[in-house]
Amino acid sequence: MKRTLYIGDVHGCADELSAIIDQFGFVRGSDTIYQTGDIINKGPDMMRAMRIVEELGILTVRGNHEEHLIRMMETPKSNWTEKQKKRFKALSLDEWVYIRDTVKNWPLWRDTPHALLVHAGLEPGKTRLEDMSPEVLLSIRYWNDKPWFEQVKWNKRVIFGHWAKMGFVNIPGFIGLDSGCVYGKALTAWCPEEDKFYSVPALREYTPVKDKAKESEAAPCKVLGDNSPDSVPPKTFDEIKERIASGDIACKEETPEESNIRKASPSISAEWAGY
Ligand SMILES: [Mn+2]
Repeated sequence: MKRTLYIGDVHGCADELSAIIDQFGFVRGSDTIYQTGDIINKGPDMMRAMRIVEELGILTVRGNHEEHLIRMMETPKSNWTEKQKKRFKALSLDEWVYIRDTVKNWPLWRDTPHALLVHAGLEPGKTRLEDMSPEVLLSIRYWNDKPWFEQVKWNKRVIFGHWAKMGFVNIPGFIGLDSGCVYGKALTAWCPEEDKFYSVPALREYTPVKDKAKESEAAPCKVLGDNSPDSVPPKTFDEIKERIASGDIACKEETPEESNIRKASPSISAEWAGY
């Protein structure tokens, strides 16, 4: 029997990725593997994880971590933020070239036989994927203070990742596979033909759960399109979100669409404003 496996967010956890593929008993040329994106960053060995993707022909989608690097490559070096310079220093030449030549072709979603596959989720109130904002597809969690999947009806099951803090989700119509491997929890996968979940515990906690409040203290206050560059810099992630919601920090020439996203989900705007 040909089988299919959907694997959650890897974040460089190459050992756990190999282990879950072994546990599944992947048969080359017969089985198909999909993955929810965010193969890279945070974890121990993103290049090895990307090689596994390449060698086994794993069909993945683009995650917010991939997108940030792709956008950075399209930005002249002289315009890079401190955060981007730090990201660049952390990459080897191999990784940089692979992302430039291969990862940039990963799609934002895949309509697969058993499910729609997307990194973070779908934009409530929209019926066509083409009309949804890429930033939303790549980083939605809450929408008007409720989980996005409580506000979306889709004509087939939706499989997503990205929400490690929420963890494994299995409710009618939706499967969330990011169970926080890189944070020392587990890598999770689902096989529809067997209706079976696979799980591999993380070998260790590779990175602590992100403390956005602490991180934003060191973040530059002047972000792209900051409306009030002379104001007191925001100190916490919550403050950044509040100020984005209030319009104090916003994109210059914000479109009505962008303004809707900012109101419904300030964290999406915060992420794409450079935090
Ligand atoms: Mn993500």
